[in-house]
Amino acid sequence: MANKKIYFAGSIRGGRVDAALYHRIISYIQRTDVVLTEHVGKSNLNLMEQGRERDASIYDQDTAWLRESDVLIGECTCPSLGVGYELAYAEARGIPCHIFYDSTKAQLSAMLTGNPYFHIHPYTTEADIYPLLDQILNP
Ligand code: 6K6
Repeated sequence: MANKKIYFAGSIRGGRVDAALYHRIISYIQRTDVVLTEHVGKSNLNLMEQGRERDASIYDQDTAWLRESDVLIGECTCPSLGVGYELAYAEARGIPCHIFYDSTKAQLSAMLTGNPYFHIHPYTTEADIYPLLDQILNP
């Protein structure tokens, strides 16, 4: 299927140490497909809590994008409560989920590695990610 809608999930308030990596992955996916969550790779995001009302609009928009997505791709090296929530939300709706993490830097939660629903892709160098993305986007 060409032009899949991809929900890219990456840490925001959980920490922005991998923001540049998110940006590169998003740009790669955008060569062939649509990324609904391009903002996750932007620099200079406002990380502060914005109050229940503003955060409710973020939640409403992100869950709507999740429901319309064809695939979730998560970069989970930097732990994030929001990404964990998104993975469970996508699983509950039958959306395929691919989880990437740098196994030289992080140990993934057993709640993810222990769940056979998730496609888990440990990598040791960033270059490993892109051929796997090709397989996911063009099976
Ligand atoms: C505005 C512009 C950029 O960021 C903002 C405000 N915050 C968020 N906007 C959109 N999605 C968000 C925002 N904060 C969290 N998320 C969603 O949760 C993203 O889809 C990420 O995948 C995930 C990150 O969760 P935390 O717990 O690390 O913040």
